[in-house]
Amino acid sequence: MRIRNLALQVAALTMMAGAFGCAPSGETAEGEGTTNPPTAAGQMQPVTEAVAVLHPTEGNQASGIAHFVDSGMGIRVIVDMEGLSPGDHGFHVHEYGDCSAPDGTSAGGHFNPDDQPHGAPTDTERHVGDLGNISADETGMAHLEWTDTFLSFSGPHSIVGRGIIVHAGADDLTSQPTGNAGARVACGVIGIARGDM
Ligand SMILES: [Cu+2]
Ligand SMILES: [Zn+2]
Repeated sequence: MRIRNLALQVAALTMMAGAFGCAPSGETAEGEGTTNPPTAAGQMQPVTEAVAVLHPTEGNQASGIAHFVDSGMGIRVIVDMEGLSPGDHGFHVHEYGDCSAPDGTSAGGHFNPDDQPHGAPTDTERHVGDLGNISADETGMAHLEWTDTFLSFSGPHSIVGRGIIVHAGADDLTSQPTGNAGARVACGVIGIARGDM
């Protein structure tokens, strides 16, 4: 009888250990050290911040980082770059988050889910990806801040997983379909950021 009880206890303990062992271990491990509460497996939290690291295309030196933060009144776009030629450079969200081609053409055309004409970021009719220009000083450094009401982190206008292209020349904000901004000097992929910036 005592042996049988012991056996049951061992069985119960084994089951408990098994239950703990079967819990998605990554859940607790990844939750530790972050401010985000643990999430159940497969449960999507809304994206509140995204980021793109901009790398130079072949033969260029332009690089930087673009942050996208949901402000509640639109997406705040904050960009810092270096290695540009002085002056304005077309700056757009492109359709594909694919910087694999040496010249950046793998990113496709401007992100345009609503089939609109190319325009300025302030236009009511524009490509969703039309963010105008980023302006570099005489040292090649550039900073851009802009709150955009076309961009989104969800739905048809979602920019998550799409590309950022910086061009050699200025976007004239009118020429179709691209603003005539020339070659692509930097490319990045927009990914989900941790959101505690
Ligand atoms: Cu572009
Ligand atoms: Zn465009």
